[in-house]
Amino acid sequence: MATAERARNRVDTRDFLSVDGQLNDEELMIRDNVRTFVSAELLPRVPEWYELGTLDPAVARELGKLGLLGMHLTGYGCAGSSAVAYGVTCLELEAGDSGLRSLVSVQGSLAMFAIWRYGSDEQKNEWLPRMARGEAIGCFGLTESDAGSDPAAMRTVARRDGSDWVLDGTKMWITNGSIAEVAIVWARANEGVHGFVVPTDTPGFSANEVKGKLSLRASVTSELVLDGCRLPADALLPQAQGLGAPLSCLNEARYGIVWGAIGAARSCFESALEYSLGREAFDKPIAAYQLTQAKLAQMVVEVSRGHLLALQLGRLKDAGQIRPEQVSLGKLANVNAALGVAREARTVLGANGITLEYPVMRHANNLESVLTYEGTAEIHKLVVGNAVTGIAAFR
Ligand code: TGC
Ligand code: FAD
Repeated sequence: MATAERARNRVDTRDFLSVDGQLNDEELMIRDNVRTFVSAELLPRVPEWYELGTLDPAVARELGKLGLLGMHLTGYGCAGSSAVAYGVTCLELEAGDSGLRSLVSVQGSLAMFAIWRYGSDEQKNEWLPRMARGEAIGCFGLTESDAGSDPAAMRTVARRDGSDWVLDGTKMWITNGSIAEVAIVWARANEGVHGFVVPTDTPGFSANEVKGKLSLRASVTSELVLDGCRLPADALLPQAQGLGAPLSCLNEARYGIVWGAIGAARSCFESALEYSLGREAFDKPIAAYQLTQAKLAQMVVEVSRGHLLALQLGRLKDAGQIRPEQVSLGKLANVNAALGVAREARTVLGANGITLEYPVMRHANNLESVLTYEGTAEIHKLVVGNAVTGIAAFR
């Protein structure tokens, strides 16, 4: 065996710090199942979806069969897995594509979590089992075109008419919006923000797909229009009071992104490593040049550090001790790290790096959305800044 090959075999390039040695048997099994499913069933299809700017909604049922939708919730057909198992799942899905992780995040951590945490027994029984199986896709409508980072500025209104509720307004940038059977819609009423469970065949509800995205193309993003959308009294999420309710759902999805971003980064690193070992320039593999090795070494540092950070947050979450500002720190750090890795990896691949034949530019483009949604990097800096200074600088 060549010296270089011997040296390389001493480390696991996929998990340099042996972080997965901290996982229990169930978490390792879930990791392996999701990894195999992504590489065998999804990765062969992702480039085409990306090129077409779509995602086959039937994937939801496949993910449901694997028990990945709402997997960290208990009851109602949900698996009740650990937060770490859910994190590992997000990592492996996003190593495929951020759009896959987005589908699972929005379904399980936003739409299902909102019903599970704030819904009535009837709402839970009606929706959660079907959503867990992927037979009903959910979306989560908080953002509006003029109220993104500041959802308190939302203009969508809910007014009472007899015992009914009537919703009017427009939500924007809503993942899964036009493929959803059910929308969780947040709207302002006289007494504050309420959440509603809106079947998407309700008269007055419509969804229009956003076209022309250059990022997160293997994901459906939509505008939701609520035009005199009349709902029965029991569409209200009874336990959700005020803006804190939707914001608490965001913690769940942001936590998944902490892990997912490292999956995208790992995929970029692996692609750059493999390419650099095979590509020759000036009579040597480009991996043999110090400038390339500096890039690869920094990528390993970022992926390993981010992986450890994710595991620590997972352990805190499983112990019921995680705080929103810790999730913000994780999302901020890991998405920034992943973007850095993706951009650097792209340079290693030269011209090939800009094509769909390799995953790197796709991940780099996706991560621009991931940096923005679920709270922009600036918002998470302000959350961490608030936590350490005690001074809120959002306004
Ligand atoms: P503020 O006055 O600070 O808070 C209002 C109430 O909410 C509580 N709260 C939270 N509760 C739980 N978890 C959190 N992370 C919370 N953050 C705040 C807070 O305690 C308060 O409760 P109470 O009882 O005192 O009323 O609110 P603010 O208006 O000053 O805003 C704070 C800020 C900027 C942090 C918040 O607005 C924010 O997080 N903005 C970012 C919005 C955002 O992330 N939107 C994401 C939309 S969903 C999405 O992007 C899905 S992408 C899906 C995919 O993966 O494809
Ligand atoms: P803005 O809030 O207008 O921000 C623009 C810039 O100003 C950013 O850099 C921001 O950080 C900065 N800024 C804003 N306020 C401050 C401040 N106080 N201090 C300093 N800088 C500030 N939303 C949903 O509700 N559901 C979804 O399913 C969903 N899916 C999405 C999918 C995709 C692909 C994308 C791109 C977005 C999605 N979103 C969704 C919306 C997303 O959450 C918002 O885009 C995000 O919250 C930012 O809002 P904005 O785009 O309006 O930007």
